[in-house]
Amino acid sequence: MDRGLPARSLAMRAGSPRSVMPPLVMGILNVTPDSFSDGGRFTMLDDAVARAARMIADGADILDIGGESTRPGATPVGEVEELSRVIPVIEALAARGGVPLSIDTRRSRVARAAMAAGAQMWNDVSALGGDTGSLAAAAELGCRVVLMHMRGEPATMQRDPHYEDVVAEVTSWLAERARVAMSAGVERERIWLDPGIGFGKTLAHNLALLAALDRLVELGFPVLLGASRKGMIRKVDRTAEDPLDRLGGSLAIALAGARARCAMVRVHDVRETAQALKVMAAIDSARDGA
Ligand code: HH2
Repeated sequence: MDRGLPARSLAMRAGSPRSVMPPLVMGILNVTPDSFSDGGRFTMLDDAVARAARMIADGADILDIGGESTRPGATPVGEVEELSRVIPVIEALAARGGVPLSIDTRRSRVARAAMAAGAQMWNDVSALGGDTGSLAAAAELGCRVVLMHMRGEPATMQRDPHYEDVVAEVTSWLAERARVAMSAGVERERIWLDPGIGFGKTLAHNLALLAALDRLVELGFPVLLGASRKGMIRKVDRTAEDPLDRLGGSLAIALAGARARCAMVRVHDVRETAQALKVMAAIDSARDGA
């Protein structure tokens, strides 16, 4: 069964003229007590549903629901706990309708339960390497799958990450994961790639990846970019200690993603991002005479 996204997103973003196709906006809904910027704010079902409704009204094309923080140094949660955080929220949001739902999990059992509850996309920061059942589950579920690059584990990934050529290594690693997923039965058109900004990378690594996003886009898979409020913004602007003070940097990165023809940006500030992307698309249209 094709658990596709709506028509706007089904068009293959990679290769589309950027003036016509701004990236989709994925709104982040963390139902965790410890996420780095919004932890503890949406752990009650009503708060999570209200936050989702707000993001949909603000222009989110899809919502990404996560029950485990993967911020640097985060401790993993148990599966039962993760399920109890995300499934009631997905059920409630699926019943209300509105936009497609994505589950942000490294566990195949959580992904399976999320699809049964009404999700359509599996966002996996471990690129289907989280458990031994992940590849088979992705093939069976027939959902869209985000394969993200991460070096190491969240608990330790920021301890002195090292690459010879970060762009080449991340790009070829993701191409290889896509190949592995396809050999396991995941259809090519269901695969999305994500460079994993902040996941086992220094500021220099993150900037190099952002400067060369087109290399990843050129692989021909839709690319998801997630850097909203991340620590790299503080490293560029030392005054932005508080994640809530990183909107300007988050918008700059979303626009860089749009310029490179990324297919989707994963953000906390949906309204501001959607507006920035619309204005940039309008400028591009004026330039291109579209
Ligand atoms: N970043 C985070 C979580 N999931 N998924 C993808 N595909 N790409 C990302 O860059 C990405 C992700 C971390 O951000 P956040 O969800 O805001 O925080 P936390 O992990 O603390 O919940």
